[in-house]
Amino acid sequence: MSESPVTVLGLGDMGTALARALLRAGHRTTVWNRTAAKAEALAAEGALTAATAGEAVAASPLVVVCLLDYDSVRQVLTPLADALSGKAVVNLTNGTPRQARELAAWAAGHGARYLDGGIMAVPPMIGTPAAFLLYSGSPTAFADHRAALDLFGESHHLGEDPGRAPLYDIALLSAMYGMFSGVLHAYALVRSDGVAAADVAPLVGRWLTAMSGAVDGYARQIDSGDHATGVASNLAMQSAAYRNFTSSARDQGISPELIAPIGHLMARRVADGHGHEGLSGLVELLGGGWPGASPVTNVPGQHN
Ligand code: FVH
Repeated sequence: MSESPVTVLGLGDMGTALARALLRAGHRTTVWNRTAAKAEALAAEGALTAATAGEAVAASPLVVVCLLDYDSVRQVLTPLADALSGKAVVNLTNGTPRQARELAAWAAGHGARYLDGGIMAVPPMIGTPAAFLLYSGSPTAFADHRAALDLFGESHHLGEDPGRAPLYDIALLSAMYGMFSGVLHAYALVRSDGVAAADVAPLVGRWLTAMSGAVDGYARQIDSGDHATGVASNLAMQSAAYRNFTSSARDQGISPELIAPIGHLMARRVADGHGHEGLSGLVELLGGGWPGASPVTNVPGQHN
């Protein structure tokens, strides 16, 4: 066991997967969980179990935090403020950019270097090539501990603003939930006519794969502000068709609540005179604008 010591606070499904990746690579891994029984399996695999979170923090220069939410992170870390001095705290708990910035400022005020992280993986993916994690915050903490962080998945540092990683995390997860919403609605719709979800699943998967090119295409249109050039499926046509989506749902006795909002936005955009444009123009109804922030270049899958 020659690798540097690491502490993991939180042994839910994800924290357990993270601790296991560290153990497998030979790190002296100290673990703590509010419900102590969840540490037993890891202890059998060689983890050191701490009776308190304070004991766990004292054991390692790198403290990985993976709890349910920022309220639980605050509850666990606040009493340990003084013990965090000199530590690198890597918080992989899901949260908002604002929460990350506030926690980073608090940690810095107590002498800790802080990295916020978004895990783009589910627990079984940890330590596999499919997993990638987005970090932002202290560049030196990232550089000093990168070898350990790379054990979880491909690591990407998005800059010093601790809010940047959760911003990307929430953005990517929002895209995922949009896709899942459509998939669940599709299965509810076919089920209402006696068709098993499994029967239509291969076609749903094939269709989503075929449409995935829109990810890059919409990005180009949104960044340029030109939602009209090269449009193959104009919005007036899409909006007219979309009315059939909610009508079909109602006819089949299915709630349209997972798919209705985008239909309302399409109708508004067409009424505003943008029927000749493409779907990407809906982004203009969402606000936010383009502040001209410099894009981050170190992003998985992006080839500059
Ligand atoms: N699992 C996933 O698919 C996703 C993948 C992407 C990242 N998320 C985020 O990771 C955080 C942890 O998720 P998790 O899957 O480990 O979640 P649970 O299995 O539900 O474990 C929750 C742990 O949090 C502890 N906890 C909750 N409240 C408190 C508290 N007030 N004080 C101390 N600890 C607390 C809980 O402890 P216990 O209930 O076992 O005593 C678990 O250790 C999360 O942010 C995801 O969004 C996962």
